[in-house]
Amino acid sequence: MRTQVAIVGAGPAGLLLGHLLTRSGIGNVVLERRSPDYVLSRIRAGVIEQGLADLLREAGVGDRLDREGLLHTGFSLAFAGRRHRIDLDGLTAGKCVTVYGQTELTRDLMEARAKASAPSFYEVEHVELAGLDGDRPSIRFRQKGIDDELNCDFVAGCDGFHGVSRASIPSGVLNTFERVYPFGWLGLLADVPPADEELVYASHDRGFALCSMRSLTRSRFYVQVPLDENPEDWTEIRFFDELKRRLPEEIARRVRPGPAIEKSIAPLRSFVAEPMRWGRLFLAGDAAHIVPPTGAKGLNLAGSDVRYLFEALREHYHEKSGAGLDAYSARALRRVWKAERFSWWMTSVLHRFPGMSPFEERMQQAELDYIASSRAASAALAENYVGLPY
Ligand code: FAS
Ligand code: PHB
Repeated sequence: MRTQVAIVGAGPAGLLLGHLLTRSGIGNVVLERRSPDYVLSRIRAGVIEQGLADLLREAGVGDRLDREGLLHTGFSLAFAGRRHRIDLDGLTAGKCVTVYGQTELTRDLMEARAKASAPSFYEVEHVELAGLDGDRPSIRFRQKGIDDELNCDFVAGCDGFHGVSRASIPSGVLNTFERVYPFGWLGLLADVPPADEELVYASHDRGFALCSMRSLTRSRFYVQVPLDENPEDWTEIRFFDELKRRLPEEIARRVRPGPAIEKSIAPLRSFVAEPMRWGRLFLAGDAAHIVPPTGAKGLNLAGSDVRYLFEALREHYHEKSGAGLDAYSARALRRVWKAERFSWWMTSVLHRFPGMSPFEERMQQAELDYIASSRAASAALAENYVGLPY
């Protein structure tokens, strides 16, 4: 089997890249180790930056996002028993974010790919990348017990943090940078109304909490927990009681407990692998970098990586120029590192770290007071939250 671009992974990065390539007449094949239902069952991101929303619209897959997504022109920080609204619209000259679940975005991309009859292989096993440092890369894999091989010009590693692509780069080539946070987020999805019209990020002595949503009838909540917590130890009653204790009274009283549709703990990590290219292999999305979800950047960074990689591949095939491919890693990393900084900063300011000194606690309070009292500080937060320019 042969194609121009082999894509490993059918998460948002792989599917969005595949969609853009197909629209541009560039052949591509997607290989995914899980089933479509499994991919859709993973509850992840909920906030789409302005840039990614615009990219999805340009690519013809933004209709449902516009119909069902919730346009948010701000969000609130809650601390010291009060709230402070970050006016995204007013502070960024009209930019905003759209609340739309990653599951729905992935579903839209799956449907677009099926409609275009672009080849995808799900539930593949034993994926092995070969020939990446030459000009004839290939991927060996097994599906339904039959071994197969995909020859291609380029491989897009869109297979997430635990994928095979980054692991296929010889040791010594990559520089990796990592910070693992000493806590996790216990997330709960429930068919209850949101606690507020917009998202609420709460900093409290008991720990961080986030009130988010998927629609006006489905909410997503998070509380910071120690890494060794077991989600099964958290009944809905315990979860919602803890959530409300971390919120200002005016918000806590609007929380409507309900049965969990999904409940899980996500670890928090900052991670970057440099470079994002080795020979004919290009990494995009979580395969190359991870951010703590505090800044809502993970999914959105996958979007900007894909935008850069697609433009570079289109230049290669349509303009016979390799300049974009040669510049891809440096270009993508410039935006990645700024998002890493913002996500690390938001996490550092809003979470309680084990063993924090009284001085560090005062520094957190001062950061929040400064944001609440300075337009410049709020504007800096806002421009990062809506997404820095591509
Ligand atoms: P993905 O991990 O989504 O997709 C990679 C795909 O590759 C998967 O489908 C996987 O099955 C497949 N794959 C892996 N190995 C393979 C192999 N060997 N062969 C073939 N396929 C293979 N971001 C936010 O902005 N907000 C959040 O709240 C948030 N919560 C998260 C919670 C969790 C538990 C996790 C893990 C991530 C969360 N993220 C969040 C980040 C998340 O949204 C990612 O940024 C986003 O999924 C990135 O998309 P991809 O790069 O496509 O990677
Ligand atoms: C979510 O709705 O899952 C969500 C929203 C904002 C974040 C993280 C997660 O920063």
